[in-house]
Amino acid sequence: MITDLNRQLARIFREMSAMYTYIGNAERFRALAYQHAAQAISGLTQDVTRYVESGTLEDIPGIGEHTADKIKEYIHTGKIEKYEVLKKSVPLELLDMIDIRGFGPQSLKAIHENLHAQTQEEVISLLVDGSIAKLKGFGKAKVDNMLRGLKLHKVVEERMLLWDALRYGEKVKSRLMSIPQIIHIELAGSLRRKKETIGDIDVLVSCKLEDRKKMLTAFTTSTDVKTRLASGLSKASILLKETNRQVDLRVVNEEEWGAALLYFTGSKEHNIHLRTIAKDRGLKVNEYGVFRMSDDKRLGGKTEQEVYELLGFQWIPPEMREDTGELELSERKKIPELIQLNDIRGDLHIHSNSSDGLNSVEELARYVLENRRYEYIALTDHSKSERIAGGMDEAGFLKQVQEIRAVTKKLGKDVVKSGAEVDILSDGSLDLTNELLSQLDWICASIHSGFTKDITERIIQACENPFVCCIGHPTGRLIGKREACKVDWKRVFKAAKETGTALEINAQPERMDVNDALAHEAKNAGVKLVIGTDSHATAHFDYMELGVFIAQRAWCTSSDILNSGSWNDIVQFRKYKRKRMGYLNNKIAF
Ligand code: DGT
Ligand code: CA
Ligand code: CA
Ligand code: ZN
Repeated sequence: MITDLNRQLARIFREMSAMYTYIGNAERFRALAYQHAAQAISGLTQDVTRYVESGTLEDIPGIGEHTADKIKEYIHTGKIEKYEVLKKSVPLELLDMIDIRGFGPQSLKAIHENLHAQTQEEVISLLVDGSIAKLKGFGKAKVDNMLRGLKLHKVVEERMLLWDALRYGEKVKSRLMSIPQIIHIELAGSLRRKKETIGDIDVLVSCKLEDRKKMLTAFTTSTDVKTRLASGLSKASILLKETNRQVDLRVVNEEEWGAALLYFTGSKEHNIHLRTIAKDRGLKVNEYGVFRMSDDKRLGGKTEQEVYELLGFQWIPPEMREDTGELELSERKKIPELIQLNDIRGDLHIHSNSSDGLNSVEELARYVLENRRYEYIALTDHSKSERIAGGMDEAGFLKQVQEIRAVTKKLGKDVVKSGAEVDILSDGSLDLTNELLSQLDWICASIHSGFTKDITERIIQACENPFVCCIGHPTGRLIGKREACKVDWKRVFKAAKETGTALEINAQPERMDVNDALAHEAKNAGVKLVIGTDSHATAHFDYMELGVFIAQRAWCTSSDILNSGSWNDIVQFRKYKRKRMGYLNNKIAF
């Protein structure tokens, strides 16, 4: 749970970090300290005031004496003096661009100082009209890179990440629940289908005809509404204050609920296809119900189940409604039993403070034992090439294995497994020796640099290593920031299947990697998938839900997802691969 205060503080610290980065090298330690503090706060599972009250603020990994003082200052006075001062000395609005590819602090500084740009719009027009290309250090490749960065960024400017939209959606929903006239509420549209990005939030409610006016007034005049865009008696649209994002609310009568929910859930393509099939059967379906065409008699529409059944179909989970063959399956009553969050028995991608995570081994173990029903988690800290992320060498990993053993003994519970997220280097070799890899429980191999170089070959080479269990975030994309690598997926799937290597569904909100379409192809190619949260703090364990949504949109059942199995299943998976690749046990010479 991330509270409002935590979110505000994390945002301020992120901005302070960006401002110090902008100021330059002399302030790089401050920039880093505020970045860690921002991460620490967004990783908290309780409101930060709880730590202040109990005097344990500085015990939070990532919070130091100075950042702790700033937190207290904000709680007591509602602002941070240093932040206000900094804001006056740097063009804060420009700093919003720091995360866009090609717009690092040095570039922004040069643009600000030489061309006096103050706003994002000014920077963009200076880029487009060629003024920036004339600056020293801004060659053609650099400017092209900036233009591509802007194009990528457009996606997140115009659409929301699913993770953010889910939170806004839940807020809107819970507020609507307090309006007494409403009978049913459901989030609809792409949010209900769990698409990876969301254009606007659609909400459907049912209420009595005579209550509509009161209900709609309550909705459009609520405190979190910034602007009312439109309102009638059956719908209203508003912009949310917090995010400037649109919410479309539709109101229907209770007996129309199912037909309307189906209609407003979409996708449009699914609906159109469904209507065409219905027509062939002499039936008409719209947002009000199902009707017989010959005499317009209404046959039903109170529940989605009823609508689908009247048309000759099995109910279809919203995540599958993209018109990619689900109607054909449903007609044959062959809709799979999709994997559910409850099926997940462990998380195999976790970072501890041995590399760039926030929590110690013991903290992670205690957190899981107290808060999750997991049977296992695997620590997959970075390997030595990832210097900025605190990557470890072989000796570091061996030390961590000892630490895990000690924690297991102390807590009397064997929940933390050893592992590594080992870098796939630019020549396709791995960043850690086989001798070490063979001693760890779970190996995830990932590409973190050299994204343009022979990705297909490098992934295949990693699959061929007997100790690699899984390829992490296989496409490397970051939504809005970095494109997916160009990879010959057919060859990768073949190698993964033949070697017994899994592919990861990385559940970080910006990654969602592999995505739904690729996960679906991988599943069809017989490749096992693993959902990993890539957690760097305990709050990130919640991302598992996102990974499950991707798997559902890929039509996966629990048998497609390795970590819906027990730890013994994972061990068997690992054994199978080692055997296949010619290693029968760990007792081999290297
Ligand atoms: P988004 O907002 O771009 O992420 O995508 P959606 O799918 O939420 O699209 P949106 O908000 O325009 O409309 C919500 C749902 O309403 C959509 O999924 C299906 C339904 N819908 C909207 N326009 C049409 C239409 O012209 N025909 C049909 N059959 N359904 C529509
Ligand atoms: Ca929508
Ligand atoms: Ca809409
Ligand atoms: Zn990674």
